[in-house]
Amino acid sequence: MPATGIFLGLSLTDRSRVVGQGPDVRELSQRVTRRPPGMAAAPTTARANVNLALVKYWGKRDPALNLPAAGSISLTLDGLSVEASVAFGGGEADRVEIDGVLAAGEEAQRVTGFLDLVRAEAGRRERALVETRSTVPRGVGLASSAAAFAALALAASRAAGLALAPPALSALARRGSGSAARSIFGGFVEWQRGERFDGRDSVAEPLAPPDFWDVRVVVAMTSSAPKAVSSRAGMVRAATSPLYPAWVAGVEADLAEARAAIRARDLEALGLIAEHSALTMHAVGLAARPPLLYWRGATVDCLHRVWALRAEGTPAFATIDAGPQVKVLCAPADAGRVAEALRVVPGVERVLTCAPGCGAEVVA
Ligand code: 2P0
Repeated sequence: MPATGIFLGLSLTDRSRVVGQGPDVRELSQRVTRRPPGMAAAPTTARANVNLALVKYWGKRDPALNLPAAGSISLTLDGLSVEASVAFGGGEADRVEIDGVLAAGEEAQRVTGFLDLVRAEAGRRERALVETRSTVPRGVGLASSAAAFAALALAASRAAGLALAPPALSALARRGSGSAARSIFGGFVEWQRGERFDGRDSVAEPLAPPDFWDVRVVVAMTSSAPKAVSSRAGMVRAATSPLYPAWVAGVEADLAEARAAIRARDLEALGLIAEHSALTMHAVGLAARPPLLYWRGATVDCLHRVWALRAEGTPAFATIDAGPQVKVLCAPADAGRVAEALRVVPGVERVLTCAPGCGAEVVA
């Protein structure tokens, strides 16, 4: 898939739509010096956090370009991150190490295909040495691919001598994994569906920085087994569901409600729309052919526990991604109570709590 112009076509200097960003993203816009071709380059290392979708991305209008059928809104989470180091030069082929293990097959191909986009954009041919290290606990069900491709987009583009502005970086990250488009930014983020066939307008943008609103996400892990159906395959299956058109048609209204709730720092409004978005997404799967259900028994029990907490007066709201874990949005003061309530649900293996996190940044 030719990439020329998709990333650089976006203005490198127009940051008028990027508001409230910290030094990490501001730094992304600075130009870097390109090394002479053939010279062994020092690795560039970047870090990005995972993000949690509050209005879900579930379905594509173009699978090759990872263009979503609808927009989505997320919160970037602190402390669950992936660091990627990239160096171009030397070698016959790309070498990809993920958490110390040499990647092979489809996994390696996905990274090489992504690096090809960066090479095409930078006009370079050298192979790359890539190392990624994840602080996301294994099996946590918090899509580490979002953090991985956001970190990789930043590290690889920098290592190749490109200085992409945040929107262009988001478009690049999207090509690796759709949700990675959002992990370029910190805090609350919206990823636009876009209208163009080339995807140039399907990029994420920050809605509010991490310190705009201090909330917590409590994650209840109900299984550490790898999921049977990937998100990618799940989205293909979702499109067979008779409920799919209604899901896509409803997202615009969900986005408007979520945006307004974030602006007003209204936890109940945001929580209710996040819960609705997640449950509708999973309802689509139930009606697909063949059916798709990511939940375990403990997933359902956690949902009931969250609803019981609410009935008892604790504002807590559940969301579930393409896996059996339950993520609960609540106020910082309630996070301890929510974590304790979920910890004792039979089948819950582990509970962790996250605050809003920052966007992708170069760390070395
Ligand atoms: C999301 N998920 O909005 C939704 C909700 C999972 C459930 O984005 O095929 O790994 O690489 O674009 O981004 C996970 O899907 O899929 C995801 P690809 P991705 O967070």
